[in-house]
Amino acid sequence: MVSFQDCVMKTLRLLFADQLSPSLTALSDVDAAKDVIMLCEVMEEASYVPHHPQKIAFLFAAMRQFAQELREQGLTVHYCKLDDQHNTGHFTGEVARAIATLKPDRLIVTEPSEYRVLTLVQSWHTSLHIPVTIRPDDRFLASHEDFSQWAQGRKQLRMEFFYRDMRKKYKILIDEAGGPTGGEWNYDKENRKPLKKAINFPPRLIHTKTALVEEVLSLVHSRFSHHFGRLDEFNFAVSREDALKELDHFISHFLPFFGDYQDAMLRDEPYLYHSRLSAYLNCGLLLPLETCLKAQDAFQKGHVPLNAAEGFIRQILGWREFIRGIYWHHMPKYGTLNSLTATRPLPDFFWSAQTDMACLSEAIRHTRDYAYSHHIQRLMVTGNFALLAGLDVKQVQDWYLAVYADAFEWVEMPNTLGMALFGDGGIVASKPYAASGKYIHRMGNYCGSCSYDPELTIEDKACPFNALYWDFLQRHESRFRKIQRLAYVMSGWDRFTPEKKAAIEKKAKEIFARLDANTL
Ligand code: FAD
Ligand code: DLZ
Ligand code: SF4
Repeated sequence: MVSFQDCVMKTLRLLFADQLSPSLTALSDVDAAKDVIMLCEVMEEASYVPHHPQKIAFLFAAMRQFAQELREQGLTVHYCKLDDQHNTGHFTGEVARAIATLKPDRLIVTEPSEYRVLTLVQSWHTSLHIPVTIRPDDRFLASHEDFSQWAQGRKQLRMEFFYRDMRKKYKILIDEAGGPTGGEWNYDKENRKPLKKAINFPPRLIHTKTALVEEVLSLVHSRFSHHFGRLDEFNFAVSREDALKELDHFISHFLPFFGDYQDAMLRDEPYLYHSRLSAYLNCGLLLPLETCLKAQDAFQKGHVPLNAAEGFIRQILGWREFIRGIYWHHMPKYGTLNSLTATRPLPDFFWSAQTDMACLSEAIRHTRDYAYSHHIQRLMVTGNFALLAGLDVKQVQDWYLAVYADAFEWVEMPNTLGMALFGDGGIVASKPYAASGKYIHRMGNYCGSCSYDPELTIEDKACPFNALYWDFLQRHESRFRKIQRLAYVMSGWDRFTPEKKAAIEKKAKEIFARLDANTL
C-alpha cells in the first residue's frame, strides 16, 4: 500500500551496473513526477581489480543504454559519466554529490549483488544522513530466506538436491505426476561427448556498434588500455532487445547440441555450443526465469532434446542459484577461506598467454580476446592448473574477477574458491575437480598441437598436468584419504612403486622451479 508519506517524498533510486532490469524492485513504484533514478560510472569499481576493457565497455554501454531507455519512458535519470569533471570516482562520493544537488528525502536501492557493496550501502544512512531502503533482488529465483531454509539441518549442501527442489518449485520440466520429465532429474551422463575435429558451428550474431557504443569504446580505450584484454573484438549486446536476440539465436541454433557437448573443448573455438548469455543474465538484461522457460518451451515443441534443455536449465536454475545461495550463506567468512593453504604466486602467463602448454595458452587467449572462456576451460584448464599448482587463492580469484565480462564476486568467488580450487574445503564440491592431462586430451583436441605429451608423466616431454596431478594428491594425502569419492584415485597413487613416486615428486619439483622462473 502506498502511504501518504510515499506520495510527498522525493526519492533517489540508485541502480548498480548489474541491475539493468526494468522489473527491478528499486523501480517498482517509481514516480515520474518526483523521483530521480541514478546510475554512476566510477573509477574505483573499474579498477579495484584490473577489469578487462571489454567488460568495462560492456557495463558502461549497457548502463548508458538503459538510462536512455528510462528517459524515453519519461523518467528522470541522473547519470554520472566516468569523465564528468566532478566525478569523485567512487559510489559514496557520487551518491553524496547527487544528494547535495537533488535533495531527495530518501534513497532506495535493490540489494547489491556483492557483500562489499551491500556493506557500503548500509553505511550511508549514517555517513550521508539519509534514510536508505534496501529492497530484495527478486530477479534471483531463490531468496536468501529460501536458501537458508533449504540449507537448515543439512550436513552437506549439494547442488543436485537444491536443483530438484527448484525444479518442483517453478514446475520446470516436471511431468503430470510431479516427477522429472523423462524420468531422470539429471542427464549429466549425456553431457560428456568430446569434440576432436573442427566443425562448422552456426554463425554468432554480430552487433552493430551504435554511436553510444563507439563513445564508450573510445573512453575505455583512452582510460583502460593498460588492463589485460583486447578491446577491438568487442561484440556484446548492450540493450535488452539485443540480448533477447542472443537468447533466441542460442535457443534456435546452439541449444540442440548444448547437452551433448557441454564438457567438450576445441582449438580455436571459444564458444562451441555454449550460450554466452552469462554477462546478460548477470547485469540484468536477461532474466533467469524467462531464459529457463524459453529452453523448456523449445523442448516441449520438439526443437531440442531433453538432455540439452535439462542440461541448460540445470546451469541456471540449479548452479547459478546454488552458487549465489552459498555466497550469501557463508559471507563474509567465505572470502577468507584457503583450506589447502595455496599461496604460490600467479605465474605471468595468466596475463600473457605465453606458455608452451597449449590448453592454457588457448584458454587465456580466448579470455584476452573475448573476456570469455567456456566453463570447461575455466574449471578444467586454468582452474585445474591453479588447483594442482597450489596457486594463491586470492590472486586466482582476483584474476577471474577481472578477466571475464560475467564476473561479479557473488558468482565468481564460489566458482573459483569453491568449485575450482577446493579452497572452501568442500562446501561447493564434494571432492576437488582435479584432473591429469589425460582428461584434457580426452575431451578435446588441444594436446595435438602441444609441445608436451599427455600420455607421459616423468619424461622430458611429459605433460606438466600429470606430475602435478599426482603430486597434488600426495601433498594433501592425509586430507584426501578421508574423502570417500577420492578412494579410487588414491588407490592409483598407492599402486605406484616407491621409485615411481620419487620420480613424480622430482618431476613436480622441476615443474615448480620452471613455473617460478616463468619458463613453463
Ligand atoms: P553456458 O555454458 O551456456 O551456461 C548457461 C548459463 O548457466 C550461463 O550463462 C550461466 O548463467 C549459468 N551457469 C553455468 N554454470 C554456472 C556456474 N557454475 N555458476 C553460475 N552460473 C552458471 N559464471 C559467471 O556468470 N560469472 C563468473 O564470474 C564465473 N566465474 C567462474 C569461475 C570459475 C573458476 C568457474 C569454473 C566457473 C565460473 N563461472 C562463472 C561459471 C561458468 O563457467 C560461466 O557461467 C559460463 O562459462 C558462462 O558462459 P555461458 O554463458 O556460455 O554459459
Ligand atoms: C564491475 C563494475 C564496473 C567495472 N564499473 C561499475 C560502475 O562504474 N558502476 C557500477 O554501478 N558498477 C560497476 N561495476 C559493478 C560493481 O563493481 C559491483 O559489482 C556491483 O555494484 C554489484 O555489487
Ligand atoms: Fe595441456 Fe598437457 Fe595437453 Fe599440453 S599435453 S595441451 S599441457 S593437457
